[in-house]
Amino acid sequence: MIKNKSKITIMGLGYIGLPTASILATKGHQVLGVDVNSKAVDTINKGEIHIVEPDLDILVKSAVNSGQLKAAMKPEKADVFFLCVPTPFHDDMSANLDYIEAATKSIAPLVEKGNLVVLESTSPPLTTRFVGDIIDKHAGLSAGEDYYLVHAPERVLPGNILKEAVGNDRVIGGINKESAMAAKTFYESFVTGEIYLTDDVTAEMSKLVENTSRDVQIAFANELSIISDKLNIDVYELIDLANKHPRVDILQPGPGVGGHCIAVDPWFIVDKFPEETRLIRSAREVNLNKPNYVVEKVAAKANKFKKPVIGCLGLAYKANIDDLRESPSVEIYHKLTEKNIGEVIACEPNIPVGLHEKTGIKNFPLDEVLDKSDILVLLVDNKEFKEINYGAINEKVIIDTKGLWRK
Ligand code: SAJ
Repeated sequence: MIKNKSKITIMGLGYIGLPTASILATKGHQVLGVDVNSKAVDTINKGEIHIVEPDLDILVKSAVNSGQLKAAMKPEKADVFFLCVPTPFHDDMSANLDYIEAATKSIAPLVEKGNLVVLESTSPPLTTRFVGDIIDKHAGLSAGEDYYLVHAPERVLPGNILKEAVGNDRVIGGINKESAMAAKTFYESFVTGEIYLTDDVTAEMSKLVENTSRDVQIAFANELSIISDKLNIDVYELIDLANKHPRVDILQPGPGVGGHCIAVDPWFIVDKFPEETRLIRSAREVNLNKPNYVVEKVAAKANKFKKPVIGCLGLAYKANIDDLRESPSVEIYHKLTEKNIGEVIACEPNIPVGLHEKTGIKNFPLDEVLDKSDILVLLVDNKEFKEINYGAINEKVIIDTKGLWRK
């Protein structure tokens, strides 16, 4: 039986694995976090962090200092194994399970009777069974009978991970009922939200459906924003008014949908059911096309100028974070630059001023962008942009994709 103070091995020390490892360590479990990135391992063993997430540095420091959390490049025997590795997608939009497969293979020889194995990574349907098949083959065990195996999809919101990792309700899908029950007992040692038990495939789909539902709803808002432009009405006012209806709750339009979750997960369903996913695919396409629409809108305004300076405000995939992955704002910046319709400059207050290595974009101070630009394109509703004195910029052409500066 899994004890309150267990030995835990966590595969993957990214946005999910590291917070989970440090929360469990501070609850008295003995945690070994494993990552293929030696720099990340060294950083964590010094009590420091390699990702940006509020308050995570304090938690990791205390977990490492107490001796309850250690990082390494190789897993060890444990009572509970967590798989918290990324699930990116291939060029054909199918899920890339290479990280899950490699992590599973490396724990497989260590799994023993009575252990609990938890797949937290977002995964297409039947991945939990794929994990079980690998372990069974390498360990000579039978998932569900000899050891417990579950999918417990993470649901945390970047920027609010520590709170949500503990407080969110959780769905746990077991390969059988005994597995689900064993995992529930274990999760109760650190989760305060409700825990709902189901089978592995329903749990896999529930996670994909949560993010897909949001993608579909944002696509609706994005489509409304294009229609509103044609009608010359304010889409934000339109949505506000429609949302006064007691059973209507439309989300907000923007420059597109970014991040490594909502822009990715719907493809896992589309890939498995290409014939049945017309709505999900269309929504994805609407959201994927929104950056192009923004670029064309800017180009139309730029026509009025000889060689305008175009200032992009915001580069991250959403407000008040430094995460630029799958960011529609980065795409818009590059497409505007390629169009050669003017000088394109940008300011993202959440990353350092200067050249950003991964995107090749030069990040300018806010004042400089506000001062130099003829056209301001607001792409992210960062708090710094909310505080801009509108009087100082109202001479400029403004394209506000987030409705932040509505009068
Ligand atoms: N966005 C809009 N309009 C909206 C809301 C969001 O355009 O009304 C855009 C954002 O600007 C951003 C993208 O959508 O580009 C996604 O942002 P988000 O804050 O909605 O979600 P993520 O990707 O940061 O985190 C999501 C969360 N899922 C849900 O809310 C259903 C989180 O709970 C998941 O744990 C996470 O995905 C994940 O890891 O899967």
